[in-house]
Amino acid sequence: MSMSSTVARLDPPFRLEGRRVWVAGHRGMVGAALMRRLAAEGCEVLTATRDVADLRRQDQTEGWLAEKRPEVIFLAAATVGGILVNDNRPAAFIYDNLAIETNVVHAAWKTGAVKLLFLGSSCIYPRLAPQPMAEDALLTGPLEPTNQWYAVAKIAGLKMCQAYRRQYGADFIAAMPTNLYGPGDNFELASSHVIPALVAKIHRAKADGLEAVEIWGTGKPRREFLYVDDLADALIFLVKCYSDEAPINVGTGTDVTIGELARMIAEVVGFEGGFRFNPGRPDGTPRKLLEVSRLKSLGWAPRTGLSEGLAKTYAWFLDNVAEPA
Ligand code: GFB
Repeated sequence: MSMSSTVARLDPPFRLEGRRVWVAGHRGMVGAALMRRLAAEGCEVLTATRDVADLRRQDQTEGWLAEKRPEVIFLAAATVGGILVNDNRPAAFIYDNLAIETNVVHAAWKTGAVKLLFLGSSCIYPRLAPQPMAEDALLTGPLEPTNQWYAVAKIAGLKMCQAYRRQYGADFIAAMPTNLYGPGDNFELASSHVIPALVAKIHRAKADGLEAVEIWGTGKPRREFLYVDDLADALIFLVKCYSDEAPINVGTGTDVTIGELARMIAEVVGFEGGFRFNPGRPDGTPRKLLEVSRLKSLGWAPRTGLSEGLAKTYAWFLDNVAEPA
């Protein structure tokens, strides 16, 4: 796959207005942000809870899609989590994600969906890919071992979209978001990503008057973070403006170290203690920063800076997750 850093914008844009749109995974952090953002698009939004259609089951997925026949699909249903749960539950991460993707993409084609957006992840790129990571770094080297199961499933998902486009002319696209955070995130320490984990840990440390908070690993890995409502905006933009078999990166173009992130969260929470780094826990990929010139060339940019996004996330945590003081 050869790729330039600019990309043709769909003209005229694909219209969402008046369409039947399915958000698969509407209860997840990304799906819920898509639901908020789609409210302004004048479309009919469909959802299916797991008891109605478990997307890991082919018969249930095909049955539901044959009945509802959405025209547009945002495939945001996935089994996701942070570095520890990826490492501890490899079978769930590869099986659930492969099953969801193959069932939904195939049934979407069979039932005549005119547009599908598949969500991948920046961990599809090789562990030591040149930084920032461009779309054509895909499959050029070995994956990060802690999340290889999830990464392989996500690579298969984007390849499904390419294959159905090549063989059947289906307008299925794949977006690769960087690390996400925001309202609706999972704050359980055993399965969460770093931002909700540090928000929960630093909040608790402040409440308990602790002197220090444990940070997994060395604090030196670098990560790029995108606020989930900015992601939802980008995904709707891409459905309207993008139609290509190459995946497209969605990120901010800037990154911070985990140590810097911890200090920023401490500032938002008002914690004045210190940090204790625990190198007994894995660092994971040393750096994950996406190259976003293709998305930028289409005319999209994020709005929410990291400090602002962290403040909004902490406010959501206080309202929805934290126990009253
Ligand atoms: O967010 P995180 O779990 O995901 O961890 P990855 C990012 C970094 O934060 C790692 C460190 O270097 C962690 O060691 N960290 C420090 C912590 N303290 C904590 C903590 O208390 N909890 C957590 N979770 N991390 C995941 C992948 O990788 O990112 C997934 O495993 C997916 O497949 C996702 O791609 C976006 O960025 O390392």
